[in-house]
Amino acid sequence: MSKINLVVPDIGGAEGAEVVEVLVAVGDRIEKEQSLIVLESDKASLEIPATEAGVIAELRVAVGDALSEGDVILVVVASDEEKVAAVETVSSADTASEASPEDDQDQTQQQNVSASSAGGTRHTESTSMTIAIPDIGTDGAVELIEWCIEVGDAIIEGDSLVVLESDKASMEVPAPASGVLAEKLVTAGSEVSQGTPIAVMVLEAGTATQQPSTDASAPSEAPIASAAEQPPEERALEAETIAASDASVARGDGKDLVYAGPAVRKLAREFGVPLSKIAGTGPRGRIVKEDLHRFVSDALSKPVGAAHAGSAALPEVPDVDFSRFGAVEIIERSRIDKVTAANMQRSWLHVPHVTQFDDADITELEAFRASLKSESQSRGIKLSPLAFILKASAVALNANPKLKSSLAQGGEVLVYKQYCHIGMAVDTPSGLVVPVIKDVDQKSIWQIAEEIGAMAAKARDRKLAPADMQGAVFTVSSLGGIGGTGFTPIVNTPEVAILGVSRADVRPVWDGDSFLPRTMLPLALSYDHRVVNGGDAGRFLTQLTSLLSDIRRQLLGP
Ligand code: CAO
Repeated sequence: MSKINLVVPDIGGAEGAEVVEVLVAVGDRIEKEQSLIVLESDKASLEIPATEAGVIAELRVAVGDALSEGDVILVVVASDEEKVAAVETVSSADTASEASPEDDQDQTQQQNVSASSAGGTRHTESTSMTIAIPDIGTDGAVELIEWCIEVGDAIIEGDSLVVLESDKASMEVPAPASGVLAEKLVTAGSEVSQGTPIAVMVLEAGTATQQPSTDASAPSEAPIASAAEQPPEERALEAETIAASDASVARGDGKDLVYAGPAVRKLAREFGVPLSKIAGTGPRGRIVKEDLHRFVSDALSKPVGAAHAGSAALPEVPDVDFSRFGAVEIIERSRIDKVTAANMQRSWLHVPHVTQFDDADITELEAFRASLKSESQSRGIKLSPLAFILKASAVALNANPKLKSSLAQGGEVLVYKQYCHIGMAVDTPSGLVVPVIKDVDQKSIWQIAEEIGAMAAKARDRKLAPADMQGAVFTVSSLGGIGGTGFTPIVNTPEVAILGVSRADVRPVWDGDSFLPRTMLPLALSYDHRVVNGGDAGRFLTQLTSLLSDIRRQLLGP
């Protein structure tokens, strides 16, 4: 393995020029003349190009360093074939930073042995392979929203190839082997589903892979083993882990962690746009070219002073440097958090919300639930009030079908649904997710309770498939187990109503003669006032509270 130091060339005698930008990262494949870093002296700023092609094994500089002629910027290994070794060397250096060259060799050999003993096909000459969409947990089509690499790029097994997005989640499809991307078979924006061939890659001589090369005509045999083995939720959440080999992390002082590739950085410099102003829509919040174009065209189309002139443009919330007031920590948000934020904002901006409140007297329901405690234990099913609330909601929804309809064709028509799948907000460490319990109206309370437990566990273990989060006609968000006396939930568009459930408590209730201790459950129904009127909502909520107050009514149906 030949390692080459790339050093600062003659920069006109400037001593101690400051590194203002690092354009590459460990694991990147670089070409001759590709810009590596930007240096700034008191006279000028200049990009330092690569004098050799290869894969970066070590990066010796960071933003803020002062460099002079001859200082080492980075170390490259010479060929694609050795890119894998370079990255392995770097990752093993995390645990054994002082590993000797002999150790490196041993590790590489061991990895080759274990790859072949795991059933991998050893390619002795370059072969090509068609990559197809793996099992993504849904039979339906999803949109391929972004290509993470370009034709001609070297790929390491596990690198993200494309990003897929359904209406509920997004996930990255990793490369099943190392090689070079030879051809893209679909473009960003295409609809794909399991088995759709998306690319052809050339496997390099000496590459070991779990997967035999696949003919384009037969893509469906578990095309991407490594992706298929990984739970889809985990794949969607992979973005949370900032890989050491991410080509786009600006390694500064941590304050301005911006994700963007060199081409985008260059373009941004040409436009004079600070990347920190742009919200990235690529994987890991990476800023892609389209984001930059959108930013520039938005800026150009905005009338000067629009935000202050009473127009529809939203005034910007300025970025505040909180570190001026005390210590701060900046953390990358999970993809789920970011998707939720976008959905919430969209709904808040598009939907005229009204929230209506009522309390259900669940004294009898709670007594009944308590009487089922030992049965619930012997069945191994946790029976919280939520199962009854979902069942009662289904009955009330079937009786008031407008509450489970959706607007379509730009508001021209309403879609009435003849099924009753209900979404259930689940609070997880990675963020808010809404798995869906199907056909709630046709299930028993025990079945619903069992599914609540199973879906909540799946959500918290990040094992929800996109199909588990699709098809809801209505959502229930229960904070009853957490506390609070009331809240106003935001409608989960394109649904038109959502029920917020707060914690029940015992209150004195006047029955006409005396105050009685009753267990009261606070309910809040938010709805889209374009579709649901106060009367519709009032009827629904009255029926719901009556069903919960006398659970025998749930048996009667609409
Ligand atoms: N009033 C009083 N007690 C309640 C209650 C209510 N409305 N709802 C639940 N409880 C009790 C349960 O009976 C349980 O008590 P025991 O352990 O003594 O039986 C306890 O509170 C905890 O319940 P739970 O939260 O574990 O179970 P659940 O079936 O009520 O809810 C789930 C399941 C997945 C919906 C819930 O765990 C959750 O994630 N809730 C958060 C939803 C959320 O974040 N909504 C906000 C969305 S907008 O940001």
